[in-house]
Amino acid sequence: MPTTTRASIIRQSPGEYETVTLELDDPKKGEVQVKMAASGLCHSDDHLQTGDLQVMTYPFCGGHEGSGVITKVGPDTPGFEVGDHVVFSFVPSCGQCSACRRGDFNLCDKGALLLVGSRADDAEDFRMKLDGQNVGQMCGISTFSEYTTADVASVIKIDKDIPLKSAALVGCGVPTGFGTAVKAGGVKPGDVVIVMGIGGIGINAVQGAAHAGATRVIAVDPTPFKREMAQEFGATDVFENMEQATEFAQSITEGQGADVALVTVGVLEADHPAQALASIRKGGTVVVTGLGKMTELTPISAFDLTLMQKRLQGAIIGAQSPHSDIPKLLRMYQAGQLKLDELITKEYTLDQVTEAYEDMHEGKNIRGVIVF
Ligand code: CXF
Ligand code: ZN
Repeated sequence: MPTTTRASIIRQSPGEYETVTLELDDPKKGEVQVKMAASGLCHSDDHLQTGDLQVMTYPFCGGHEGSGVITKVGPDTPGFEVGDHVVFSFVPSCGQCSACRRGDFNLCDKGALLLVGSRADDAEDFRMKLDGQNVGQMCGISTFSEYTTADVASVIKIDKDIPLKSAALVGCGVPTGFGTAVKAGGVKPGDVVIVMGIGGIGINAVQGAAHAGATRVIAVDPTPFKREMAQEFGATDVFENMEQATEFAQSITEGQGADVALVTVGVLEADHPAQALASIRKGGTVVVTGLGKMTELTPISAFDLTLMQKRLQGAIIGAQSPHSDIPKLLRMYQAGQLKLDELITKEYTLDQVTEAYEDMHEGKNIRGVIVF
């Protein structure tokens, strides 16, 4: 029996989210249906509104950071039962493809159709319909919907005593930011780290860098509220722009610069990676993790890469392994070592997605969350 579900979709990019009623097919082999409890409002779903991110199927149902309770299980879903509490990882990880077999779980082949929004192995196969027309699912999950159906490669079972609202955030923002610092950026005890852009990703990069033992976590953001939040999450120094942050990093390192710079801005601009490279020392690392218009970047100096041996690294989901690192983040939360509740700055209903993104643009939120 298909389920009908209220969901927030976009009909084109640029465009605006609207709430509609969709038909949701029952889960097939290797899939589960989930009644959503909460969904984070990550900047990437707003990129669909602005047109910075284009997907391959319209209408498209947004949301890729969420938690809920399993309501139906399809065949071949060992380990999953109705009533289980789960979070989604925005990157699936099947454990069997060549990327997973070599240990690059965040680069799983099942991620190839994330922006088609179909089933992971068939670009023509969709579970959501609007008046009979296929609706793409953001990252194959679509958390802006009361109910959704997803491949178990994107689903992680969690302890029932973890609040679902806070757990939702470990589906994108937390592992992306935390992993950008500790895994992709390789922050080490004693390091001087610059975090460029304090939103849902940057704040977790701050938390990750502090956790890894950085002596200085320098947060850069033009919005005073975000600089204050960064200090609550472990930033030791805050600046409005990269020029000031770079000068400061050099002043405390005999002119060398930061060990690591993490580019976590919500809208990546062409010269951000070059600015970050200018802020680090010889042999230092820059990690770029934000999404922008996906245009060409400002040229990088070959001198920086060769003679200065600077490393420019990209990362998806902070180079974390979804099925092992997300449970670890939740264990850290349970042990009081990771802040999740404090990331949520405002709650919204499913009908308020556009309003939520207006608040985000006005710099009012670290993470807005839809509570179902
Ligand atoms: C994005 C990456 C591109 C697809 C949507 C999700 N990452 C995090 O927000
Ligand atoms: Zn995201």
